[in-house]
Amino acid sequence: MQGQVYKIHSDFYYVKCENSDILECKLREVLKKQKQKIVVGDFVELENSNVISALLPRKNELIRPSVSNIDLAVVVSSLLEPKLDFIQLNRYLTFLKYHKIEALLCFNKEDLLKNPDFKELSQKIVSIYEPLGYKILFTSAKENQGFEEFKQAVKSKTIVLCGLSGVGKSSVINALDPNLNLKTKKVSSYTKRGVHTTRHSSILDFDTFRIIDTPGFSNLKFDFLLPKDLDELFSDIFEFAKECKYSDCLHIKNDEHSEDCCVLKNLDKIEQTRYESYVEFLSETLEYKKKVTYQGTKEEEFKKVSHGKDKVKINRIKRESSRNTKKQKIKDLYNLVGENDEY
Ligand SMILES: Nc1nc2c(ncn2[C@@H]2O[C@H](COP(=O)(O)OP(=O)(O)OP(=O)(O)O)[C@@H](O)[C@H]2O)c(=O)[nH]1
Ligand SMILES: [Mg+2]
Ligand SMILES: [Zn+2]
Repeated sequence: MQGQVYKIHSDFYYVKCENSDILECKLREVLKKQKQKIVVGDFVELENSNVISALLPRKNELIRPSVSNIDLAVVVSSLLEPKLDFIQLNRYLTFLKYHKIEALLCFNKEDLLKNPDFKELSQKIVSIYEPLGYKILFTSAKENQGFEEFKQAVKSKTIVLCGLSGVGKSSVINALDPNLNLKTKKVSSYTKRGVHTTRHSSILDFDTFRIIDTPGFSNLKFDFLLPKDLDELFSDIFEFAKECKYSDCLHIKNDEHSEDCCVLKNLDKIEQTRYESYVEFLSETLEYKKKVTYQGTKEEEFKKVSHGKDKVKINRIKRESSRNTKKQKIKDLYNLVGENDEY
């Protein structure tokens, strides 16, 4: 029997089968040993209606949020509370582009902006993202505005809602079906951020589409990508980058090739927050490059020659630490508790 993982809670997997029953399942030991990660959205093979015995091939997958087999990602941002952050939005979009997942932009909390401000901001949004090929929606979950267009755009698709905590992902779902009554919570008046109300991803069935509600998260980093690979994820920058004289040009000021950089020469044609996003993500890819280059040279240091044979040195981190170091670590831990209680 086959089915799809709808929800995961600690060690339990809730799998929807062809007959629409949702079965509570455990993972087969061998899959655990192979460290096979099963995520919401995965199609799986079942044994005895309560054990997942195999993972079926994925169409696509996202690491954060950890979901698979998605047709469309709806990136939810709020226009206010929390204030729209273009760099964060570009972060999501660049990630989705990297994963080759189509994205739709939903700007929520439209009701909070007074008319002239809304007009100015919405025009800016459209002028940046329409030329990049994104479909844009403005919604108010509070006043139930903009959801007919939303339903049209997601028809017959499995969509995932991505966005920072507090932008209104669960509220958007509630507006689409008030009977669901998902838990939502006020943005903290102190930090102006969401308070991570949704803790687990889960698939919700609607008449003509399916939604995966996910917890909000913010710490996506481009610490897995090489600088060169970033170019093509920014089509508005790549348009000029492909004309740069040197193939390893980073398109930033003070770079060795900046004299001949076609991107820098055309900066007035690239939207400012888009270029700022590029530079910010580039610094993360450079960190990653430094790390892999360093690890490459470090490899040797993990070997030592003993009695004419190569032996692997035990990594400092894996070596048993002394009793004093352990005591100090516990002390530090006690000092930390209470200071950092954010999720
Ligand atoms: N004024 C206004 N407030 C909204 C709107 N949509 C959501 N909110 C409020 O924003 C707060 C956060 O909404 P949630 O739906 O919990 O946000 P979320 O994105 O699901 O947050 P996490 O589950 O933490 O990731 C709640 O107080 C909502 O009532 C809207 O369109 N207008
Ligand atoms: Mg939520
Ligand atoms: Zn360049």
